[in-house]
Amino acid sequence: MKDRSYVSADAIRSDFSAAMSAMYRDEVPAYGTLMALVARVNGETLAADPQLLTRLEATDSLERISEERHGAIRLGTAEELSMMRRVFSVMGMYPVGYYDLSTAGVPVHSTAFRPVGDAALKRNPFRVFTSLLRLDLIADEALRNEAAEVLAARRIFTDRAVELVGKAERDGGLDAADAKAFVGEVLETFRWHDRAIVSAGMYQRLHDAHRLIADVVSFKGPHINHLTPRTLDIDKVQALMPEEGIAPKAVVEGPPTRKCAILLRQTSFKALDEPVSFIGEDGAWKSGSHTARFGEIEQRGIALTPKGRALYDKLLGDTRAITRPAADGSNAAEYEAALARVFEAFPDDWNEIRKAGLGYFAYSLTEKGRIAKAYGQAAGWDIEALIASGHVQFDPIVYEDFLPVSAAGIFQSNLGDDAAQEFAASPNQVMFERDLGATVLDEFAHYAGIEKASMEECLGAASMADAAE
Ligand code: OOG
Ligand code: NI
Repeated sequence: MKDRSYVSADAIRSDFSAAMSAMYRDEVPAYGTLMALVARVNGETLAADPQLLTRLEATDSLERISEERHGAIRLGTAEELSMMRRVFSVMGMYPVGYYDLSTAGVPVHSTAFRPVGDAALKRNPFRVFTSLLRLDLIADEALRNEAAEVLAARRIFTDRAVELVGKAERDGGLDAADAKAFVGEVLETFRWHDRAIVSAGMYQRLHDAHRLIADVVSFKGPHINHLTPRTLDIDKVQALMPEEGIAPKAVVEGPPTRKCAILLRQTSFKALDEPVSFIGEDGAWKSGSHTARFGEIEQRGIALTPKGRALYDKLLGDTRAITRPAADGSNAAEYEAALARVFEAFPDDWNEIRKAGLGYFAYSLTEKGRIAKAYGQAAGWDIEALIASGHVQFDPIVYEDFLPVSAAGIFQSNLGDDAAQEFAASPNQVMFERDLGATVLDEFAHYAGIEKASMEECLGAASMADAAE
């Protein structure tokens, strides 16, 4: 039985995300500037749109509106990944989705550790996009072996963190003192280390193979490489970044600006060149620099069904066949225009999206529906009839996951603007799940389940009313 003195996983996750945010603002001052800009724009957006304010008041906790929604790390080995799964599990974060980024020229595959379920997401939605380096995609065998050797020797978790994870697993939770210690110990894994664990020569060779490999292999641990607050107006923040002295990436990733927001739109400021030092041959430290850390913002819309996602993927592909966004931003306007034009084929009305089976919706009883239920009257069994008669309403279910093409765009723009490298597409979810030590949750099945449950609740209410007649 669960001891009542244990701190909830949701509370541990909240403390952890707050601690991470404070650490990252401290480590990367430009990120603090971005946070302040996001808070300002969110405030202005809410002031200008009382309807949005009312809607958010009903569904979100307003004081947390500008807080982080996600962060990202890159791991080097299967052992690191499976231990990370156990760490996140203590915070109520579970692997959802499999993302193969090899197709987009990035030698990793990934999942997102996130809270699952409405109550947990509302309490604190923080998630971590977690990538595992794929050394199997590195052609140079000698370099591959050397990198594997460096990775095998490092320890990214403190002994105490490992101990506390074991304790949480054994006892089914952590008490207040242990939870506090856990957050502090786990934070260490995500900390920036400006002293590399390789020589400048080795760094260069790793870097030449792929910049991402240098980022993963050369350091003591998987430093958090970005955090991402939620914005209510991504286009505005993107436009205002330069005024604040931060350089945005060329274009916003994902769908264009629309009335009915779909999936996920994200953008970031470009990764900073930061001073680091490498192990010198003579034992002295040799100074150099490394580019990896940045700040990102996101705006989420409705979760799409496989049919809706296929349409999204097709339209994105069609756009990119017309024009690909250049890293230097020179054709950004052209790309945005093409994106908007091509996406006219995607319905921009909630009921049309719903009727076409493109998105997932949560159904609920209206005031009229609740009264009808109380008096034992109902329109019948059919959800469409109940909607038409005004007994049932529907709201879009928010997409809580990620998009591989967008993720690749974020990776690329923050690994430097040089031409992307080609890798043969080789999704390997079986290998990923073996390394993870668990299967990942299928996000489509998850959203479908939420939709189905909401529908059944409405229909159940209706049938109960029928029975009472
Ligand atoms: C992860 C990039 C993916 C997102 O928001 O799509 C990501 C990384 O750069 O490690 O965070
Ligand atoms: Ni991100």
